[in-house]
Amino acid sequence: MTTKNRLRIAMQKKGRLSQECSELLKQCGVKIIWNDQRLIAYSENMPIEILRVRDDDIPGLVFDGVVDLGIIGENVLEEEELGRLSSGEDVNYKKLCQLDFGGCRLSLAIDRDKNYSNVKDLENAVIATSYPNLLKRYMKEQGVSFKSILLTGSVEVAPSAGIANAICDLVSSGATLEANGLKEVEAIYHSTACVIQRKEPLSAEKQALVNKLLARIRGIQQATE
Ligand code: PRT
Ligand code: ZN
Repeated sequence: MTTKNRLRIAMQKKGRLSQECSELLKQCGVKIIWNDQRLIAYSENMPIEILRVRDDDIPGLVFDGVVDLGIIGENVLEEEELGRLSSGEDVNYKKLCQLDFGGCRLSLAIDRDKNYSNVKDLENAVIATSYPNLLKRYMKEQGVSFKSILLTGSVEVAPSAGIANAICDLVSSGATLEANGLKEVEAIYHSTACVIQRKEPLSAEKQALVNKLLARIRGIQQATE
């Protein structure tokens, strides 16, 4: 089987989505020979190869047609899409299905002791975030001016460090906000992991394999509902 004929799937190498992605593939009957040192892992029973990368790279790999499928958090997907659109680039992909893992929300949070009634209270605030495009879209919809500071990590310490008045970060249990003396004031985006496919048509064989995987994923998700 040549590389060209194998369905290429991108998933997160190391992080919150990796284990559940490999579990999902296993449940779909895809047997993979994992090797931590390698970027690409191969299936031993299906014409599939897995590209293991940072989650931030997955949307672009699908948009650019480098891989056929990607498993990615909608937050990262939509942030990348908005970024490309704002720089005048085309964005092409199909969302095949949402998954029942990776659930989180992107929220605005402020110092726990500050008063807050609504988002207008953040007029002219400095907001630290790793998601400037999703934040910008939300604040535009709300008609609130603000300044964003891009931080790719440790966003939750920005207010106590005096860098920002508020943050816009992912939340699941809320424990991280709590531990940093912050309170969640608005959830601006809800996300789960999802499967996306590149827009250009696949060969009939590859598309048939995608359809088979998708049917299995749907079956697995219904069984766990
Ligand atoms: O190295 P790489 O770039 O691949 O990984 P990463 O560090 O960028 O991402 P990772 O592994 O942290 O998260 C991958 C994806 O998991 C995210 O893009 C989301 O789609 C999803 N996800 C679900 C989360 C969370 N829940 C989550 N809670 N991603 C991050 N968090 C972080 C959040 O940023 C904050 O620091 O967890 C903290 C908050 O958690 P709670 O439970 O304390 O509220
Ligand atoms: Zn990342």
